[in-house]
Amino acid sequence: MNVRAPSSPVSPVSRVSRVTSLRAALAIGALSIPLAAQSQVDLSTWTAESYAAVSGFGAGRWTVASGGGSVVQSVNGQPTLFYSDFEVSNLRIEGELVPGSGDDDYLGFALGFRPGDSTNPGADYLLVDWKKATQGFNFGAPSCTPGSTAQIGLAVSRVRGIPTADEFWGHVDLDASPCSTPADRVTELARGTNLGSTGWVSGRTYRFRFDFTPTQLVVFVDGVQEMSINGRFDGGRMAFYNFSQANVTYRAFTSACPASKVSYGQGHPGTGGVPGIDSDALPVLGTSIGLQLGNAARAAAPDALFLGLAQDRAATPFGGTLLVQPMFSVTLLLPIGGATLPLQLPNDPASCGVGVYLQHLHLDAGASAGLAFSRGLELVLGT
Ligand SMILES: [Ca+2]
Ligand SMILES: [Ca+2]
Repeated sequence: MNVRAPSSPVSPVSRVSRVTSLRAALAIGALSIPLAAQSQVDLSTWTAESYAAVSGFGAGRWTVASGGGSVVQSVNGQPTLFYSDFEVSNLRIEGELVPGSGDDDYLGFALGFRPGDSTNPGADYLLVDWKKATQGFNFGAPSCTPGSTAQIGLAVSRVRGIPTADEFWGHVDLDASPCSTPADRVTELARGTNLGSTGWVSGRTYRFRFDFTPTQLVVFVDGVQEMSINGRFDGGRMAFYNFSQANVTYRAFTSACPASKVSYGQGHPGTGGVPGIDSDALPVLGTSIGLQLGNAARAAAPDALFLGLAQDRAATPFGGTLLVQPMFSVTLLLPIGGATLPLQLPNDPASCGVGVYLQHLHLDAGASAGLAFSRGLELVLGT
């Protein structure tokens, strides 16, 4: 969850190649490559990272089973993570968590974690952790902060900077020189709807599902929604998380990228209100969808459609806001009743989870400065 808007997980080169492939797809029509709706996650390419050891609590040990289908963390130690080799934004991740016997401490997940975040003062990610029992504790050196109380149940918190073990434990900000500043902290955002004050049970298999987009995290446990958090999240990795808890198994994880669409931002009205923009279907890779452009001018009007791979919020001298960082544009004479443009989506698994942003403007004598602006339309390409 890193609110670092200027740095994007998508490199400029891959942005250009993705747009090029979109344009090519627009021109040449559908291909016929079958896409897997879900793919198995191979844990053998994930990486372990632990926070600095505190007295009596060593580094985590993550052991991946042959074949990469499961991993067991076996040390009762300081906060430890096991992170993916892929970016998690715009993905749906599902899999099983099985707490083993013994102890009653933290297990869970992180989203938006970046390699090196355990020593990164600029770290900023989401932590979904689950404690079996309420317990006060004061961790020793190098944690110089006072003790805190861990609450029983499932919660989502925002981790910033390099919190001490005491701050992870209580989901709190405890400032004590030299080990923690106000920038190093854990802030609890929400507790689980059903499991917010219920501990996990040893030996039980829990099925977790995470839907993570640039604007939302939704968490399900055993098919029931436990939490939904809105914000601006710019990607990062998926991670498994243990703290003072051993014998936790994670297995059978899959990833998928569900297609979605949503309007965003504010338009600027013309004669007949704000011009509409929508698609007639979800942006499923390999399909053709109709992009519906509404006409607010009540007359045929010159129109410009902008398409890009990132949102914008740029004020213009025309009263409206540019909501897309445009990579290319299409101009047309928009008929009085609006138009539906066919948009052929690439049948390319590498485009899974790519967000495409669209907005159109047209001349309209009834707009405050002669231009009417639609809202933005976000299409997340998926299966
Ligand atoms: Ca602090
Ligand atoms: Ca423990």
